[in-house]
Amino acid sequence: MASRITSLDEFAAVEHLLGEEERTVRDTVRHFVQKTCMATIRADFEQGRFASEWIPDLARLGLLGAPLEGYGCAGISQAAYGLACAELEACDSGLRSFVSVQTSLAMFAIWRFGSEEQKQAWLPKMAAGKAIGCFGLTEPGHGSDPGGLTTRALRTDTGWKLTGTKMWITNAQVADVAVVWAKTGDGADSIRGFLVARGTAGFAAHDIPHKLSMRASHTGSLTLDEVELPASAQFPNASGLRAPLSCLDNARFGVAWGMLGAARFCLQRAIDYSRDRTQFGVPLARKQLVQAPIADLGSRWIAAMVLSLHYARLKDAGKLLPVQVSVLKRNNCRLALDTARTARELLGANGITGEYDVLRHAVNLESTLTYEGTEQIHTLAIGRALTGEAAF
Ligand code: TGC
Ligand code: FAD
Repeated sequence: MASRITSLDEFAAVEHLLGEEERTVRDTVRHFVQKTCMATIRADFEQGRFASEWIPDLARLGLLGAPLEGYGCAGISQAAYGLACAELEACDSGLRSFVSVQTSLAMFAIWRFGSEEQKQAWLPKMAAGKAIGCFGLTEPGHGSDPGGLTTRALRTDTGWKLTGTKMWITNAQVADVAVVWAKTGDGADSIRGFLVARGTAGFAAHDIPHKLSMRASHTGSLTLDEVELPASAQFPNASGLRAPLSCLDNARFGVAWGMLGAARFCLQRAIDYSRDRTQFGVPLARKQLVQAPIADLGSRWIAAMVLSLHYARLKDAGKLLPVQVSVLKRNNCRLALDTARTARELLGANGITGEYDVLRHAVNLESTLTYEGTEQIHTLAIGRALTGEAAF
């Protein structure tokens, strides 16, 4: 009989493609997640609580701003960062989301578009976990079409006055600083980025109640009611919709890698369960109808892993195109959600309890399918790139 592959790492067989630092980052984050986070994540999710006590550990592990250079950031490779995202998301999408938003949206925006003064003021504190950031692009009336956003930035004698509402903002309620995208004129070309510190008059964050997904993560709205900002609060180097969308490219890459961790966790759960659970006198794993989805999802997982690694290398070389990010985000999010939903089914009634984790992953993965560009938006982005026709 052919020998059994006992771990999905062995199945992926990408070890020789990773550098020493990449393996170390992966193993260290995996150890942290298993030792610290897995013990309480179920209770946190049930209580709708983000475990802020993990922030110093995330900073100590160098995960906040990890792929950025300078300003106290670790400057690790894109693959190392991706592997870390996968390990975090194997625990819970909310944990990876926290790191993604801090790193790829808030810190990257400041790092890429900020003045030297803004970078010095925020990046070292954010890398150390002593300041939390959020990223306000989406509005109640503008999600998939951020070019239509209506938050206004009016010039004043001393700077800017911002008015508007941002919706579905990860980390909103705990952020020390919000990156806010607003229009200074009529068209999307007039979009500019601003840094709004917590406590600024007229600026407030609010809970979004009754969330059934991403319960172990803060998601809120931001209101800006004639918020007066100095001229120095504006990003000097960001102009038009291209600026926030380039931040999204980074965040989408991290989301896509995170999916590999959530999918791996759920697939392993399904495999273990099918071997342990006996029905009709034999383990479920002996049934062809049980093996088929496991074989299918395992094959898709390997393909996603190899593509993610290939794209990480292209990203490090500065050659990863936005459309390739769309391919990766769309592919990996669908894979992870399919895996979690299938695992839930293969676990029968046990699949619906928090004890087995797969339904928690599945409801989280409903959010990942939607945020950072919905599956349909990425389909259309790929379609546009291949046909030359925009069908949004
Ligand atoms: P379009 O005309 O295509 O483009 C306007 C300008 O932007 C440039 N561009 C990009 N640049 C960099 N990266 C990309 N991915 C880019 N896509 C477009 C483009 O070249 C152009 O530049 P220029 O200089 O010629 O002006 O714009 P459009 O209005 O037709 O929209 C295109 C579309 C639909 C793809 C875009 O609006 C989009 O991606 N929509 C989805 C919105 C989205 O993803 N929102 C995410 C919000 S943040 C979030 O969800 C965080 S969750 C975090 C967590 O918890 O982990
Ligand atoms: P809509 O744009 O209204 O779309 C609704 C449906 O219509 C979707 O199925 C969509 O695919 C479809 N659709 C839209 N346009 C088209 C089209 N042209 N053709 C075909 N179908 C279309 N945003 C931030 O700015 N910062 C954050 O930190 C952030 N965090 C988030 C955290 C969570 C948990 C969630 C759920 C969302 C978060 N978002 C954040 C918002 C997220 O980016 C948006 O939800 C997403 O971009 C989709 O926008 P929408 O929800 O308004 O849906």
